[in-house]
Amino acid sequence: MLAPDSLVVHAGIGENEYLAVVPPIYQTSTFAFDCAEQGADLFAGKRDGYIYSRMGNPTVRALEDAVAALEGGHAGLACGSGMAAVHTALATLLSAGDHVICSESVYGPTCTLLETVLSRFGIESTIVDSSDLNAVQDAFRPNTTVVYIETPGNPTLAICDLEPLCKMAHERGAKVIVDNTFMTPILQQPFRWGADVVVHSLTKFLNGHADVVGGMVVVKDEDQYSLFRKSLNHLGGVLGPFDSFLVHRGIKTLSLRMQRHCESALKVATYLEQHPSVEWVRYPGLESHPQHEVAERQMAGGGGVISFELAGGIEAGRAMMNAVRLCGLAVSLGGVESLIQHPASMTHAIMGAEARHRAHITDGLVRVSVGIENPNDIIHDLDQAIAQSNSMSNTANAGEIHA
Ligand code: LCS
Repeated sequence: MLAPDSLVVHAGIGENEYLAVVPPIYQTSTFAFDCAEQGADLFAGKRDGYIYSRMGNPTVRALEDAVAALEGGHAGLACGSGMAAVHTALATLLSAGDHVICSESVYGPTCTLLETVLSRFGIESTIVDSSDLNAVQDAFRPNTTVVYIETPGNPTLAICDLEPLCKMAHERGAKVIVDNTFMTPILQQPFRWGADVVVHSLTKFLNGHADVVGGMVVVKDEDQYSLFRKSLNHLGGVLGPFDSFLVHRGIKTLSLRMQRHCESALKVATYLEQHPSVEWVRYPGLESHPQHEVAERQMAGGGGVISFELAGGIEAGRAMMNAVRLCGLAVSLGGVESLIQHPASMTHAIMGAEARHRAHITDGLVRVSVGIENPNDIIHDLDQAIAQSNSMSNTANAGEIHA
């Protein structure tokens, strides 16, 4: 069994005809049959092989094998986006009349998928603070079949203690889906703590280069795989061969990148925590994080994402975001470049003010995805941006006094 930093280099790299070190890209929609009988056998599942790229493709399969191996799972199913992976996981496990418990701090569209799309198909959901296991326990109903957890949650970085959570769900006959996007298997392996299904937005750290939108579902056994594969074949939201190739290439440096993201994010979070203009900072690697102890046990690092709020709230945050030079003002996260964004008006705007309030996503919360640039340059950029925000608010205050 290879160590994770070796596995990222070698996982999913099978053999090929010319012994190419990098597997070829099978940029094809369909595969010819030797004869009609062989085609019929492939469709009947009597022999292995490729038929049509929505149902499977060798380049996509290589990526699926790589992510499944890294997660310690049985098999992966590559999807056209992280949301396609979330949808595939939920639509495969749920039926009309079922109830889902979902973490309150999740990527905004995940929450709205449950509350505005799946609700139309007779699926009920309860949104809870999954860092509070008593709250999760109280949310169970006789028809609860799925518990959906994002940990650390986007964007509050609330952490759920997965082992007791999974035990609680299994005792009640429910399955646990964990969105492992923020951690990647390098920092957290949900199957180790009892999760049943892992989902990812490949768009983020796994690809790491901000040039692909993709997702992945990882399952634990062959029965689940066959169920999910049939479901994805019908739902149809698969990833293409070229995007799969790019993500697979990105994964080779995943271990190095995650190490750097964690080291730099801790430095940036520590800088922010001591800054007099910063009201609060949330980062799993800081001792001040409310679930720091769970993070130490369950995660091999704090990850690359930090949330914080300036003392001047939303106005100060906006002024700061408009003043950054190195950090990009953009949504998404997990790429090599640092990005900054405002969840209440951007990634989590779709949830509405009430749901954001429930999830502790304050209007002044600013989220930074710490890239792999020199951490001093990132800190310097945030420092000058906060200084500009302060000087703008001083000018405004002075204006008020003289007015
Ligand atoms: N899960 C998590 C934890 C995410 O952060 C996202 C996207 C998704 C799933 C969906 O993945 P996608 O379909 O975009 O590949 N998060 C985003 C964010 O925070 N900013 O922009 C996208």
